[in-house]
Amino acid sequence: MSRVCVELSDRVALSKVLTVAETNSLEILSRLSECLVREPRSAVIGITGPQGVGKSTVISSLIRELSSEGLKVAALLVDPSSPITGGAVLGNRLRISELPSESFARSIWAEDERAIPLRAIASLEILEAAGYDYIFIETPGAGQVNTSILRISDLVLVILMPFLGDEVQVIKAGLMEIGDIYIVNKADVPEADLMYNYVKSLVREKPLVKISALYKKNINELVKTIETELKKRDSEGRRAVKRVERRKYLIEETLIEQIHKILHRELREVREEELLKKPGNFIEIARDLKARLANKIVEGP
Ligand SMILES: Nc1nc2c(ncn2[C@@H]2O[C@H](COP(=O)(O)OP(=O)(O)OP(=O)(O)O)[C@@H](O)[C@H]2O)c(=O)[nH]1
Ligand SMILES: [Mg+2]
Repeated sequence: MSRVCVELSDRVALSKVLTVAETNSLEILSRLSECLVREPRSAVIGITGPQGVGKSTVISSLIRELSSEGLKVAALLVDPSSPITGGAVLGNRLRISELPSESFARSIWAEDERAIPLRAIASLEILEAAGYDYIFIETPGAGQVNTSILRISDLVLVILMPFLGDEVQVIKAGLMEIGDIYIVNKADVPEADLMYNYVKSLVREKPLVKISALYKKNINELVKTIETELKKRDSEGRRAVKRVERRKYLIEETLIEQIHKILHRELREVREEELLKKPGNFIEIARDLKARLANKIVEGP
C-alpha cells in the first residue's frame, strides 16, 4: 500500500484530506484512487428521523459500544444549518466531543434540502478507504421522503421517540418505507411504550428496538440487531451492489452540481423584458437555454 493510503489511518491527516474533499471532491478521489476500496470494507449505516429524536445521541452511544469491542468507528453528521450561524453544528460537535480516541466524527454542511451533498458521498469513500469498520451518517429526516440515504447506506436506521404529535403523519408518509431497523428512543420516558406499540403496528415484520440512548439502555440489543441485518445483506451480496450505487450517485451529484451552476449563470443572461413583455415565451426561452447549456457542458470541466 502506498504512503498516501497509509496516511489515511492517521486522524489528523485524514481530517486534512476530508477538508480538501469538501471543495475538490473529484480531484482528491482521483488522487486517492489506489486507496479506494475494491471490495466493501465498512458497514455504512444511515441514521435518520425527525428533529430532536436523539440521532446524534444514538450515534454517540453506538460509537462507544462498538469501540469497546475493538472496532474502528466513524460518524458523519450532515447538517443543513448555515456554517456561519452554526448552532446545530456546534451542538452536534459538543455531544460528539467526548468519544473514544480511536473513533472519528465530523460535521458536513448541506447547503440545501437535498440531504446528501457530493462532499458527504466523497467523505464516505475516503472513510471507507481509511479502513473504518462502521461509518454512521446522520441526515435530517425533516419531513421530506429521503431516498438519497438509501442510495449510500448498507442499512438505514429510522429513529423515533414518544410525543411526536403531528409528525406521526409525516412518518407514515415517508419514513415508514425507508428503514431497515426502527428505533424508539427515549425509552426512559413513560410514554415510550405507547409509541413503541404504535410503531410496531406500522412496521410489522421489520426489526423494532426500544432504547434510551441517553441512559445507555438496550444499546447492546441494537448492536445485535444491526449485526444480524448486516449479515443477511452480506449473504445476498448487497454491500457490493451498494458501492456501485454510491459511485453512480457520486457521478450524478457531480454533474447535477455543475449543470446547476451553469444553468444559473445562463439564466442571469435571460433579459428581463423577455420575461415581462413576452411571458408566454417559455418554450423558446427554455429551448435557447438548453442549447447554451449543452455547449457549456461540453466545453466544461
Ligand atoms: N430523555 C431522553 N433524552 C434523550 C435521549 N436521547 C437523546 N435525548 C435528548 O434529546 C435531545 C436531542 O438529542 P440529539 O441527539 O441532538 O437529537 P438529534 O435527532 O440528533 O437532533 P437534530 O440533529 O437536531 O435533529 C437532547 O437534549 C438529548 O439529550 C434519551 O434516550 N432519553
Ligand atoms: Mg443531530
